[in-house]
Amino acid sequence: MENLTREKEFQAKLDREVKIEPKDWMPDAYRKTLIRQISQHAHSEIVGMLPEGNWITRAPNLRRKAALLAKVQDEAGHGLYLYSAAETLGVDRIDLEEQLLDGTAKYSSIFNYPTQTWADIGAIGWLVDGAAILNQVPLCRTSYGPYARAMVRVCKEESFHQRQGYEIIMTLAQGNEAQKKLAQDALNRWWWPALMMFGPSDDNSKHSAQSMAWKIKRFSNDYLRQDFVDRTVPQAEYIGLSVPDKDLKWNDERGHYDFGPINWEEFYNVIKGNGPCNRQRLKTRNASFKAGAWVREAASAYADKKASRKEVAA
Ligand code: BYC
Repeated sequence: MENLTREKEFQAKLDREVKIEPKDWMPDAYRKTLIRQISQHAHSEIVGMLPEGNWITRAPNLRRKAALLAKVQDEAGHGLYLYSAAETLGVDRIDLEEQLLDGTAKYSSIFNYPTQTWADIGAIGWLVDGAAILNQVPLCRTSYGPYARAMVRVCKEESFHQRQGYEIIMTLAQGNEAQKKLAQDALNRWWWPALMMFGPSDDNSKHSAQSMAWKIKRFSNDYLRQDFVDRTVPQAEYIGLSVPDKDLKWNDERGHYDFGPINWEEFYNVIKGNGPCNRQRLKTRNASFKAGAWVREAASAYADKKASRKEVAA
């Protein structure tokens, strides 16, 4: 009975758009959902560094290298804010990291595709960060305070990432025939995986209804996917590239683009661990975690030393 009253009060608070803070009462399932979503999001930022990191040494000039380096460092920062936000819910980041390293935690499907050419770096910025912004701007209004606040800075940085990606693609698309082909091939490779980033269709999204009622999610997966298509198709047209979808057509009645069917079999295959790069990504993350052990040990030894000095002084 007491729980029922608390749940009613909790929902009333959400309905008044009051943010939930770490020490406030919340239903266990709300806490669990947030830990799941925020940690998957953090893992995505961390694994997302790998496909782009692959091109830092091969960026075509110093300006491109500096921008890419800064972008990849931003992703690391996003991962850290998000792990911190998850920790306010009573979990330890080392446990979350272990779930990523042993392959039991999910991270965004998109990062299991390879970056084959420099144009893929442009396509990731343009399409992947573009999709990320649409999904994440509404998260600045998510009901859990620490997550919402972390997303404000993340979105500002993602917006810069999207522009630098579009500028790379635009430069290639305005270049010679070989460069145009690189840009078109990258769009062909990344278009469909970018649409899959928004998650399963609304009919198959098991968490959406509850997450929308709790105001964790503000818009459905299909709504955001449609918004992405509507905004991105004119951007492709503007630089003379064609979207690889023969069913793509403006629908006057709906006021939206109609687009072709998504290959959901491919999506589920990738999130089950069988995408083109899943194994490689986990292997690289594990190797890097192992190589960084001395840094973690040194940092905690330093923290212990500082704490014991404080104790002696007291
Ligand atoms: N990939 O019921 P649903 C970034 C899972 S970072 C893998 O619709 P939900 C960036 C889903 O987790 C991009 N798995 O779930 C970084 C669930 O599995 P579990 C990441 C996916 O949570 C660096 C199951 O499918 N962004 O953009 O209501 C550089 C059923 O789905 C995917 C975020 O994490 C996927 N694409 O909605 C550049 C944003 N989609 O947990 C860019 C925050 C679904 O039941 N997250 N699944 O085992 C969200 O907004 C939501 O979690 C999602 C999914 C829209 C992604």
